[in-house]
Amino acid sequence: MTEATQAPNTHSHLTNWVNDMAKLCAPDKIVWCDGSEEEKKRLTDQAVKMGVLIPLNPQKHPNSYLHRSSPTDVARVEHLTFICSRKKEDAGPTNNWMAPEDAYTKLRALFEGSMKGRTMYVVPYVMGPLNSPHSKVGVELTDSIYVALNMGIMTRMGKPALDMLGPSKDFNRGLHCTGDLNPDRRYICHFPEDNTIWSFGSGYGGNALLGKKCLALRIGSYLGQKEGWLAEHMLILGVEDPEGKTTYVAAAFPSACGKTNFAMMIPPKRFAGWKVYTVGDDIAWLRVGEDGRLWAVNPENGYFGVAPGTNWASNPNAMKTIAKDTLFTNVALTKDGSVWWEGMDGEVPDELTDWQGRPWKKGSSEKAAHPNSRFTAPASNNPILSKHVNDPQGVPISAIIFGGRRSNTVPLVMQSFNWAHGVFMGATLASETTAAAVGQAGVVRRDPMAMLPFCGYNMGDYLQHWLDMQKKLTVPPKIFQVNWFRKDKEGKFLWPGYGENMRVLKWIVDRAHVAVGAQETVFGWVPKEGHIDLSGMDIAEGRVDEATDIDEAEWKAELQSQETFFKQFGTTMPETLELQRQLLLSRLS
Ligand code: OXD
Ligand code: MN
Repeated sequence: MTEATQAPNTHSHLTNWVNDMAKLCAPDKIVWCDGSEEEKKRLTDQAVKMGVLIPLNPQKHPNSYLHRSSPTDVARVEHLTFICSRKKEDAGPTNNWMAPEDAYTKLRALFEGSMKGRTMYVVPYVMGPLNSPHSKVGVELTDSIYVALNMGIMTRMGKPALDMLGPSKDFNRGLHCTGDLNPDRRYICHFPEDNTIWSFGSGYGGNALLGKKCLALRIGSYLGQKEGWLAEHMLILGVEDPEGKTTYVAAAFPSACGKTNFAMMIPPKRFAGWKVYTVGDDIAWLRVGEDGRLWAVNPENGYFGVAPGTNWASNPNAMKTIAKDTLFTNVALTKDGSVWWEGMDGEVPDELTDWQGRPWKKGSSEKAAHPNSRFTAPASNNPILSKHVNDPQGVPISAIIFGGRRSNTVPLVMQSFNWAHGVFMGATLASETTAAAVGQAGVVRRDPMAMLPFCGYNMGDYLQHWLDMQKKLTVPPKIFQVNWFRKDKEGKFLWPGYGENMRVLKWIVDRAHVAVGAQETVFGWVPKEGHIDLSGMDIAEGRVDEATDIDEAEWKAELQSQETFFKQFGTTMPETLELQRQLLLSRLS
């Protein structure tokens, strides 16, 4: 029998739906989450008792815990992620599609009785600042206490969401069950026309924290097209110059390509007086304001960041952010109850417990932490959190950056000639795959706007929507393309990245304000000699030239591969973008 606790009696649309889903999943107990500190403590203590969380050394990591997932459930599963639009063509050629009735039938069979002996947590949440016209309410029903606790960090969760929803029936309906975590019975299904997500068989962040990729990007991008805004896989940062003027920049990079590091960057010494503030590290919702500018909010309230490679040199602000109140997933454990991962500062410990709970010795050929191990930490811990992060209207964006992980071809930085050319730069973004998704890492794939795994509708229509946004933008942001990941012939990175990216960011900000010149090339505007301030930088002569070099033969091959990519969209591919490609080809010839 189902026992319900703390159900609000004012939201009949919500309670009816919760009751229907409870009938399907048959949990022993239903717990309505209110988002209070008392509740967080209670759920955390319970998760520790259940063995879901392992307390860390409270002296070293106050209020922080380690979670070990099933070893077969460590990343997003793009091949098991479906857009279940009524028409197949509305999902487009780059998404997996299932007819909604087939998906509901298949998943209903899996959900049936799936929560017997378990608790169903009702997790109401807001994506975006409270009471902002940008924001959306979602409710996730989950059998995972780990998911409920993560959602409490990543979103504005509990009572504020119910207050914002009121009696409205306009909320995202998310149903999640870990099932038996069997990858053969794992499906992440999105029903854009029903504002519904059904996720079965995984407890991993991007598959299970339904506010993040599922609502804020896949359903969000669909709603954005319908309602005239953009949901993007972008960080948002503010750069303050020594005179105190702040410029806001949004930047799209594929998963595990350094968005969190860029969003929390500390400028090098040479840039005394310059400050960077984080608005968001992964997702941006962008709308045109009444002033004709593009305004951005971060729908999230925390960071689900990649742990390996995070250290006091690469991202000191992340290290401060995760110093307390943090859930670590699949990292290694030290003897004194601290966490460790590859790329952590200092000596590699002689002995560790690896991410699967097995003894690990220094020199082992296996990684101690999973390459996609993560931290979940509250944004409020970030020492450089923007004071505008909760502003209902968001922040005005002056520059948009598209960046991929490319060992060759793409130079350090280029500016587009105009909006359509900038959309072309985004549309042709390509990147080497990473451990954030199951599959082979290091393979170059086209990833328009870093949204390939996250676009909830036909990507051809999505690119047209980007072009259409220009009509309302009387003061459009300038658009740039960057590549921090170019390598030399020995496979070494040419550009040091991290804080040094400030040097490129400064040129971008100056270009956004038309305060610095540029050199015109067939590909776009690039910095002239001396525009990127290299003073005080420890870099061998010729490295920057190599990082900014444009090889025409490589670009001819690039343009051919773009054509193949564009062709798959058939008539939905915007002609403007194919024209951009042909113009570039003719300029090259
Ligand atoms: C993420 C991802 O977790 O992009 O942000 O995979
Ligand atoms: Mn991401």
